[in-house]
Amino acid sequence: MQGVDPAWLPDEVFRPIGTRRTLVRGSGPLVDTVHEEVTRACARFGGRVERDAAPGPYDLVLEVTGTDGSEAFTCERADGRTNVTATGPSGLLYGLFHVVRLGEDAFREDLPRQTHAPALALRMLDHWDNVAVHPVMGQVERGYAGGSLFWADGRARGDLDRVRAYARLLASCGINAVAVNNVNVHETEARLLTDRIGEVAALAEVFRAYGIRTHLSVTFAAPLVLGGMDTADPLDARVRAWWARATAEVYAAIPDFGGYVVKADSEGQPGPFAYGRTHADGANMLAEALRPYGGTVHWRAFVYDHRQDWRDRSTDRARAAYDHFVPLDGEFADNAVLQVKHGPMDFQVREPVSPLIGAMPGTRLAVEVQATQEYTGQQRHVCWLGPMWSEVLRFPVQEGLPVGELARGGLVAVSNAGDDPYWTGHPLAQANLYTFGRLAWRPDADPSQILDEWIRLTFGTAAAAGLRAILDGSWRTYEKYTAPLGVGFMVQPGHHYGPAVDGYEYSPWGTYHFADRDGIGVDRSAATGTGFAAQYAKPWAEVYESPDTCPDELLLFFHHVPYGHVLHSGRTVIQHIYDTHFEGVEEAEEARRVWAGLGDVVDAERHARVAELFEEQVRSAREWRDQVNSYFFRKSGVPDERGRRIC
Ligand code: GCW
Repeated sequence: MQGVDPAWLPDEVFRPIGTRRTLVRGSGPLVDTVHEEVTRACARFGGRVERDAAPGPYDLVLEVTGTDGSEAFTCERADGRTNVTATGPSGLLYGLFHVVRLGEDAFREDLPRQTHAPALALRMLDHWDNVAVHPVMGQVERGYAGGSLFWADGRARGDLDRVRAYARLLASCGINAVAVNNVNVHETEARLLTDRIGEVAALAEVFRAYGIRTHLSVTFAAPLVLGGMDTADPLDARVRAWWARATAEVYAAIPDFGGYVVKADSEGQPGPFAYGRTHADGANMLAEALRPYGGTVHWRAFVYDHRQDWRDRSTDRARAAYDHFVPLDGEFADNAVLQVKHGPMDFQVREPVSPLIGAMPGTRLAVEVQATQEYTGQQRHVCWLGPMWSEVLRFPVQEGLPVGELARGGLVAVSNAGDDPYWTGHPLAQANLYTFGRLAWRPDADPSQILDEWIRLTFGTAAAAGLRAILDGSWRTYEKYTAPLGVGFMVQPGHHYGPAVDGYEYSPWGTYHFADRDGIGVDRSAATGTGFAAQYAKPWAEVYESPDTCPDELLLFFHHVPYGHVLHSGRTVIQHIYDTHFEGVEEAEEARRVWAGLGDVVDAERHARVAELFEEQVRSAREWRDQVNSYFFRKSGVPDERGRRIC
């Protein structure tokens, strides 16, 4: 598409296929998509493609043998050609993109026979897109990539070419589900469920061609706000009948509709509490409506008191999801998925894994991460989240089982894409979208290999070393110059960009650091604190309980310690704060310098865009450094051991 960045699918990556002879065998819309992809590549590079012809002298045979829902494919080399076979059409699509990723290697005689299948059946992006521009949150809540890809001027975009290009990008990294509107469902968006379902159906049609099912965020109060009823009580037969009818109409419009996403009793959204019902009652009502059609309800576990008294030290937001949901284990329908944020707070740069994950063996659970960089630089800073997500997914939170295995309901990311020409605002933030898809396919994959893959596809080889240097450590760099040792927040209230150490300290949101002249951190131990640490299974409950065993990077999440407390690293907390903030800025400056040196190997426009963003990143990193260091110097009165300038 003209004017749109091809991201990790530039024409060039199709050359190895486009110069060869390919046979595509099988029928159905996804096979058509595969055929179109190869046809386009051949038109550009001079190769040939046949559809369903008899076996002949082909270099590549892409064949689907059945119509099942399997997403697996096998790739092998035999008799001088490469064969990709799948029993289901989506498997063939993923097989094609596998060959694209391999490039020339796909045609080597020593290509090993391999079968690939996704570890997680649901690999989903949630868009926090509003249909009507919201007076505070804009078109895309926490969006840093321009407007919405789906909605503009109060309705679905008429021209869906861009959505088609997006669907293609998503499929190529393995994503198979999308929720097209914000979980905060405002008045206009509520109607997507009923009289405006046609707009959702138009999007679903585009996504379908790339094996992606469409989901919708709905408001729990729909029977009130759309149905004119006087209650939304999930146990009321009339309410249930309303949802059954509404859902039947959704499926009439979108036969392969994925299901509903619900944020209930969370940050002001309506929910079952108003009727004295439980979250299982609420979720099961929707599950029942969706069941006849094979749909799923994604019920979010982000339920906490956002109007707490900051002077009340016994209330701990980190505890909330576990306290609310664990007692309901076993009560959720099997087509209800509890969608849990990966950490107990809210997408901070460093959090422990949520203790809820693995604590509900009788409940299907999906894990939610945030690709949109609300708290990680808002796509003005380079912050590749691959290592963070990988740490989360590999973390053995429950009886040695990693999060990636416990997330039986799937992996979900809040999307970072918008109508920005580079899709993600910061061109390098595309790496997060790509990495998410690949990790959802294989949660135990090595993120640095995924990064290399993204760099090679997107930029070729000339810029690879520089890009790797810039991206690989960028999450840790960001962590260094922002909130220290897992304590979180310290951001400007509302928009969450830039430093404000006490920005949320005297607020009702439950996000505090409790710094005083003697020390800092939140005591979440069972012995003397909020007891949050005891929500973990063994060994983590013990590990987190004591500052002696708690990992440094999470110390202030779990403990309130004096500034002179000595970390496992050998440094005091206060010296750690000073050192990391100086280091973080130096690393950001170094990344800027490396990028400047890539001017000859990256196209001029992209180079200029990133160079400009690096100016902002370095400015902002210095601001963080200076405010955080000064704040703690003034609180503690402890000078920097190395005598650097702190005011
Ligand atoms: O992180 C917070 C965001 C809200 C968001 C909420 C949520 C969609 O600041 O903007 O609302 O999380 O996850 O529901």
